[in-house]
Amino acid sequence: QLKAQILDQAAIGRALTRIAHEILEKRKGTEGIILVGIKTRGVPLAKRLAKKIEEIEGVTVPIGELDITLYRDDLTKKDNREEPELKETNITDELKNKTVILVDDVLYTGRTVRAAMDAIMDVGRPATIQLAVLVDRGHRELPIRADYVGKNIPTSQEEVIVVKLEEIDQKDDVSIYEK
Ligand code: 3GP
Ligand code: 5GP
Ligand code: MG
Repeated sequence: QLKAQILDQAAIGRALTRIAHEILEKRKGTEGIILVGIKTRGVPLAKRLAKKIEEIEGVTVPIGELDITLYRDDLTKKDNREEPELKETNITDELKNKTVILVDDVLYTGRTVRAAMDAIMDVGRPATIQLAVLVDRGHRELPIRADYVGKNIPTSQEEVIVVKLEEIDQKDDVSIYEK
């Protein structure tokens, strides 16, 4: 059941533009940056950030993809708290001494990001790992935080954030629903 729209298309665009600027400011440019999208919706978000960074700096930033399957996942099996499984990865770039910026749609318990960091560490040894998310909905179960946040949305456990992106869902929208 829909409670409220949080971000429309324009707001998502503005948030990503701001994050692109924040990344460039914090990293002092694009040197060594690789954006790694966490499937599914982290991937188009990473691509959009890369596009914006390219528009601002005129530099193409490499992109990777990580597939983390959440066992504990979802709305039907709420008490299944197993770890996310790393599936196929497609990170071709050399990670050594790079700045890996993980990109995801929603940050919740932090378990997905922990698994993603594990996966990255297995592939190589980046100098830095950072995290960019479109939405931080709170309820962390691990000491993990995002470096770049589109919007903080305090939620209850009974609520769910539905993220729709044009590349996948044919529209851009972030809304909050009651389960
Ligand atoms: P994503 O793969 O694009 O990130 O986790 C599978 C999908 O279910 C995710 O899409 C996510 O957007 C959506 N989803 C909605 N609510 C939840 C939730 O509470 N937990 C998880 N793990 N996924 C959710
Ligand atoms: P975490 O591992 O931090 O608990 O959850 C993060 C992952 O689960 C993200 O990839 C995200 O897609 C998904 N997720 C968790 N909660 C939500 C939510 O409320 N809405 C959406 N869209 N995804 C969620
Ligand atoms: Mg996700």
